[in-house]
Amino acid sequence: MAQQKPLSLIAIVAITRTNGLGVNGQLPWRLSREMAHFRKATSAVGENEGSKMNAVIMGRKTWQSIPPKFRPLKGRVNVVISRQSGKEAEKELGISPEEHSHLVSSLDAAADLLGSSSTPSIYRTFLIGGAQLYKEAMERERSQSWSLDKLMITRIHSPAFEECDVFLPEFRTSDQIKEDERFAGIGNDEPAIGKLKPLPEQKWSAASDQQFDQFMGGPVSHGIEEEKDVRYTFQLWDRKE
Ligand code: FOL
Repeated sequence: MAQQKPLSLIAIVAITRTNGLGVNGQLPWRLSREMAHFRKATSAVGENEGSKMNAVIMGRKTWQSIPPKFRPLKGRVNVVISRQSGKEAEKELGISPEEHSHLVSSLDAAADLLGSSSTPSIYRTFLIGGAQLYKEAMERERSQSWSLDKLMITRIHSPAFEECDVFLPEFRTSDQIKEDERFAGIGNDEPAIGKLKPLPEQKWSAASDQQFDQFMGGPVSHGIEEEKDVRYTFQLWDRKE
């Protein structure tokens, strides 16, 4: 089939001040309003988009971390990436195209699948983890087949969740890190900042509150949320140039 326009990916992730995102194959927290933001962001389709659906791409370990009663994530086309694909692996993982879940062996194959007619017409595509796939997508140059264009970040200001054992690669410059810390009311001399490896040049820029609302199709909280003594902020970042 003829090459179509590159698939635009949006990574969505909740991360600590030091970019921690998971521990022991699970999320380090259980935050119901934060999860509601995830569900809404990944499910919502623009008005006038007819019968389009969104897609979520995830790695095999992330698929297995979702409680069985919630997977496949409903109302979204689920695409799972594993080096072991095929009918056997599908069966083992409980993946079936009839339920809008698909097993493929790479990000490129996921992009091909979503650009083909074997799935409903797709509005937005979210990369939902885990750490290995976020890293691969962030490090890859734009290609014919797909590009990572937005980061929908939930920044968890406190507590530190120091037990995290997997991380998102740093995507901010030192000024951008300082701005996040200032927003959260954290001093620049606090230890977490010293552990980070800021980018020498801006690769991502923070969207304005208005741009974020527009992207979500309605107002988003732009302040500091608090849930079970966890403080966090919703953000949207755009890839520069
Ligand atoms: N991004 C953000 N912002 N927060 C997250 O928790 C998150 N989690 C993942 C990827 N990106 C994220 C991966 N982990 C479910 C469970 C784990 C998971 C992703 C989704 C899940 O069960 N979701 C259901 C809602 C469940 C509920 O309401 O409690 C869904 O329908 O989306």
